[in-house]
Amino acid sequence: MIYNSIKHILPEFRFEGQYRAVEELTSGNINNTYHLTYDNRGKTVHYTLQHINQFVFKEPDKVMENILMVTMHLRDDLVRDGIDPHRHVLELISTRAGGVMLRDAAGDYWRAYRYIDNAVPYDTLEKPRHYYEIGRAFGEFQRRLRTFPAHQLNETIPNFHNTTRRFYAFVAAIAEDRVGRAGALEEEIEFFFERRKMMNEIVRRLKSGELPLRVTHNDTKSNNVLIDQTTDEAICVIDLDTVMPGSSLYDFGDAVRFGASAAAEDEEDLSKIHLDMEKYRLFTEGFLRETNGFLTEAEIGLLPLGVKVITCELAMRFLTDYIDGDRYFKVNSPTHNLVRAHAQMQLLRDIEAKEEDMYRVLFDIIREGA
Ligand code: GN1
Ligand code: MG
Repeated sequence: MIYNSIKHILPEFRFEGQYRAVEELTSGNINNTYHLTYDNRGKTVHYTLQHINQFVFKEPDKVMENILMVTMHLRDDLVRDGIDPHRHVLELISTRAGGVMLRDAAGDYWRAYRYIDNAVPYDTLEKPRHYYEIGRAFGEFQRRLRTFPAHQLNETIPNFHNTTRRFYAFVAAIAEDRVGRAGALEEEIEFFFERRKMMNEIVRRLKSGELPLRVTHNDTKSNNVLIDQTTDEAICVIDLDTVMPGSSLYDFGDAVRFGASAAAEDEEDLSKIHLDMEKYRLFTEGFLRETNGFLTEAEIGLLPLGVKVITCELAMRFLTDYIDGDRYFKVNSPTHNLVRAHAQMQLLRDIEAKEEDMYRVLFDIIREGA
């Protein structure tokens, strides 16, 4: 039972009222997340409790330091703009000991947030407005953090979106072949070797200074934004574990990869998978509305490159983890990572075929004045 695995944690946080219920939220691929219900003198209060995955986050303290700095900055920035930050920024719940994270007797790390009511993270977006809003939310996130001193952030996962290094890790996994899966993957392996040069395109420009390093979210899936149930507006960006210096191209690209695909990230039926150009247009409009004033011309002109590189990176990360024996991403079957890899490879083929369209739509939006 879920309750038994978390009951030792509950008294350690400053939750208000009496515990009533717990439910596991299963859409994340890394941490374990629980939705808690409390009763505070007749008023229902909700919290989110998370168990931090230490295989992925080797230094949870540094993750929490980043989250504290970033949420404080966002809160101040909203207040400066006359916006009430309540419901727009994640709020950590303190532990009884006065910290923001708990280490239990087993050495596991936990943290909790106030749950934002009447707002939903969508795995699959439902309305045209949603696509625009997700693009806008990640654009706004970058806009509000553009004044944050990037050097203060810890690199919680070193080289997280260094796609070139990801390729080396992929090659190393094939060489090690821990669970004997690589032999049957000749075609898949070839697929990534063929795209090796393309995977270096953003890294190379960051190194040369052609593209600037910014504070970015680095995990811009649609379900990392809460959408208000009443207004359909994106109100809060969540999952701040990977906020680090990065490229705006990755954030734009990952949002499109996940949200503008016609099918789920792990769709088995490849015939259902393609980049939906109307969704892409809405994402781009939303993103540009917030970022057009401060992204450089080089960044804006290369946004579609982000879609291509990040989709390739994700496809390769899933395949790497499959070859490694599923140690990184949570899986629901022994072939889940392979299914994800195949789906993302299919999406990439379609993205490559629509590359010119992506640039055309982008420049149309700019001409019309985003
Ligand atoms: C992981 O935890 P979640 O589901 O938000 C992963 C992302 C991947 C994503 C793919 C720290 O994100 O990088 O893009 O799965 N997070 C980490 O679904 O590796
Ligand atoms: Mg997430």
